[in-house]
Amino acid sequence: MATDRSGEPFGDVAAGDARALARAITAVEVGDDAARAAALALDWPDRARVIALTGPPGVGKSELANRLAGSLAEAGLRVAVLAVDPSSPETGGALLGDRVRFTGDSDAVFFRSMAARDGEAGLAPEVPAVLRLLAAGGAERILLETAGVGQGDLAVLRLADLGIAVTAVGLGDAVQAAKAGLFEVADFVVVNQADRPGGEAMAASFRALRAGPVFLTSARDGTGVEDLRAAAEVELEARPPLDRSGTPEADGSRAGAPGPAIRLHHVGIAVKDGSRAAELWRTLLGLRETGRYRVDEFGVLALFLAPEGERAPVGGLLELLEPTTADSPVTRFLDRRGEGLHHVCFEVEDIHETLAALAARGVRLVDREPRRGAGGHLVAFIHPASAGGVLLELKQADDGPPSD
Ligand SMILES: Nc1nc2c(ncn2[C@@H]2O[C@H](COP(=O)(O)OP(=O)(O)OP(=O)(O)O)[C@@H](O)[C@H]2O)c(=O)[nH]1
Ligand SMILES: [Mg+2]
Repeated sequence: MATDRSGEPFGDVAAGDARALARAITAVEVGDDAARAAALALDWPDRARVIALTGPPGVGKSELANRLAGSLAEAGLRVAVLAVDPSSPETGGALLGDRVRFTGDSDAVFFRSMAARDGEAGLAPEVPAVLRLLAAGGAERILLETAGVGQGDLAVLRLADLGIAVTAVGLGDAVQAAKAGLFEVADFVVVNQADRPGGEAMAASFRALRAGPVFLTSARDGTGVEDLRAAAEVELEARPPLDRSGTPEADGSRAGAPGPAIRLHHVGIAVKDGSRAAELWRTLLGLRETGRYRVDEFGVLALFLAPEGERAPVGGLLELLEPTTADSPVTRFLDRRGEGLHHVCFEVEDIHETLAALAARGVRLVDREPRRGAGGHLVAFIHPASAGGVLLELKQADDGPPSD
């Protein structure tokens, strides 16, 4: 591994030398294990905050990152942009492209693009180490752009102080987009390309879908970018910096490693009036609504609740189920048993595989094939007769392989 003039690994990086920073990133990127370890051992200064911009390909994440970087730099902050590009031949020239497109004061902003390795679903394992280099190098705001589909999206949010899901006007309706799970858990949703018709309607449909803020921007003409920057700064100011004090190696593995094979996702409660029940849980435990979905497949309105400030609590969500039709299974449940505990849902890595394995063991399934539940996720129910008297729901993990 290259050491610099000070003899310390990356001493020049900490001294703010941009060329040393670029070299150090390259060392990490080419897979120099010693360089990666040295980068991960760097202290993370509290002033450095990561803003992730993720979302479907081509929605304008790069252009928006450029605008946002310019705006942050103008506000006097030292800014770095790290674009993680899918390593397809078509996007091979992304670094040059990003530089050419940037129109702000390029000295104030450090740009870097990295290839996303195959198999990492959007997030290279080197990303945490590179973030640490950028932070040590003096960046106060690091904009991390990932072209996300699936696992990378959610992994990247775990590395960020603020997670922004970007979509674009005309890109299907909000419910379609929400299928990725990303738009539920991001702190902000940005509907970009507001210079095209239909932006207001699309933003409105996202606002109906989620509790968090939704912004309408045009990276092309700059509309809404100042508002977005200001809101991001308010939000960053309000929340404590992400705890990055754990073993840095763990920081790295958190990004790349898949989640547990199975985990509690939510507990479902049948209710007559979702909004009233949500108010009850708010006053009882301070739980907040994180998303609300009309699921016609099951004839229910589903409201998800989590502790304040949590995006996807490890301990699981609460789901309130209000029937929307007379023949909804929840209507029948309420008629027979009244309000109360309805089901328990576990998230599994591969729902098709799990169902097949359960069927092979003679477990009584309500659904032999997964159906589309809240947010468009694949779900299937297991009969209480085979699950100790509990109606058991299985849900395809958000960051699992995209199904059909
Ligand atoms: N009309 C319009 N076009 C935009 C806007 N923002 C970006 N674009 C265009 O959309 C295309 C994609 O923009 P990028 O910024 O490269 O999108 P991206 O999301 O970074 O794309 P990937 O990195 O490939 O996933 C480019 O042709 C941009 O010029 C916008 O606000 N309005
Ligand atoms: Mg891009």
